Amino acid sequence: MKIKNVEFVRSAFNEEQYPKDNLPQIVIVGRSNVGKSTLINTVLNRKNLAKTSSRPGKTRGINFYLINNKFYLVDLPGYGYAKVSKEMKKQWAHNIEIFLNTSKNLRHGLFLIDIRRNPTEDDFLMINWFKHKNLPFTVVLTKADKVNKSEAQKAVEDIRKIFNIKQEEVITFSALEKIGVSQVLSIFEMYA
Ligand SMILES: Nc1nc2c(ncn2[C@@H]2O[C@H](COP(=O)(O)OP(=O)(O)OP(=O)(O)O)[C@@H](O)[C@H]2O)c(=O)[nH]1
Ligand SMILES: [Mg+2]
Repeated sequence: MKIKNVEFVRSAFNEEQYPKDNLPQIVIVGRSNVGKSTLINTVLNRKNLAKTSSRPGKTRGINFYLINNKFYLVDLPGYGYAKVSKEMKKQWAHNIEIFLNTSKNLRHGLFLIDIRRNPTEDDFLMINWFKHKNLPFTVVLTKADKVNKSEAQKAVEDIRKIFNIKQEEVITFSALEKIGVSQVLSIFEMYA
C-alpha cells in the first residue's frame, strides 16, 4: 500500500481528546524502548514524525496518526520502564487501560517485543487482553538487526510457542535494515 498522507492528529491525555470519528485504529503496543515510535517512522517513511529516544519513556501521551485519511495508527506510551515514579507508572497504565477499554474502533494490535528478550508479564497481560476481546493482533519482533538469521528464526519459533500463535501472527522487524516493512504495510492495507 502507498502512504500518501500522514497527519499527526494529537497527543491525548484523556478520553475527551480521542478522535471522535469512527475510522479504524491500529494500536502499537510494547514495553518502553522496544522501538514503537521508530517502527512508525520507518514504515511511514517519515524521519522524525514520532519522537524516538535511546532513553526509555519518550512517548507519554497517546499519539494518533491519521494515515491516508483512512485509519489511525495509535502510538501508546511504553510500559515497564523502571525509572519512573510509581505515581507516573500508575498514570501511564491508567491511560493505556482507558484507551483499550473505551475505544470502539480498535481493529488490530501490533505487539512489539525485542527479538533478544523474553516477553514480560505486562506483555502477557496485553496479549491476553487482545485474545480475550477477540481482536486480531500481530507480534512484531523488533531490532532483528541485532541477531543473526538462525537466532531470529529461533526467536520466532519461541514466541509462537509461548503465545500459542500461528506463523502468520509473528513478523521480524528492523528499522535499520528495513526488514518487515512490507509485512507491516500489508497489515495496514487491511484497514485502509
Ligand atoms: N538496532 C536497532 N535499534 C532500534 C531499532 N528500532 C528502534 N531502535 C532503537 O531503540 C531505541 C528506542 O526506540 P523508540 O522508537 O524511541 O522506542 P519506543 O518503544 O517508542 O519507546 P517509548 O516511547 O519510551 O515507549 C532508540 O535508540 C532506537 O534507535 C531497530 O530496528 N534496530
Ligand atoms: Mg515511543
